[in-house]
Amino acid sequence: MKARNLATIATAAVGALVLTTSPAAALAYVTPGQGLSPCPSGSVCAYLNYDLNESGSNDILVTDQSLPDLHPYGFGDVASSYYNHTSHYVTFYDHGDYQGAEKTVAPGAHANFTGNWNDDLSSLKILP
Ligand SMILES: [Ca+2]
Repeated sequence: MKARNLATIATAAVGALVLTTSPAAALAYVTPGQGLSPCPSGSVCAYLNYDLNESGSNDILVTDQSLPDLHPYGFGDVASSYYNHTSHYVTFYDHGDYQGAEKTVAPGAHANFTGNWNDDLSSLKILP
């Protein structure tokens, strides 16, 4: 085989590798549950009700990526508690597109959205 053809094949192989590995796999979904366990390591979770759905299994939004709009997941302006199960700080926003009031929480934090924050979360950003 000629060297030129080998180079073409190598270039094509590199191109295919890039296609299969980029963009990075992202994951966001809604699952029923309650407590810490439905929120896997590396994810931020928003719970429909207070105390991580302590009153009974209900919807949890699970994401390992920043989300500029929670409404498409049925989770706009409804979250009442959260669990940041990432190793990063996370900023919550009361409007879409990372706008409006902000609340930044530490890695591992879990708590209720109290006061004006209850049923207000609309976007969230996982910080670098
Ligand atoms: Ca909102």
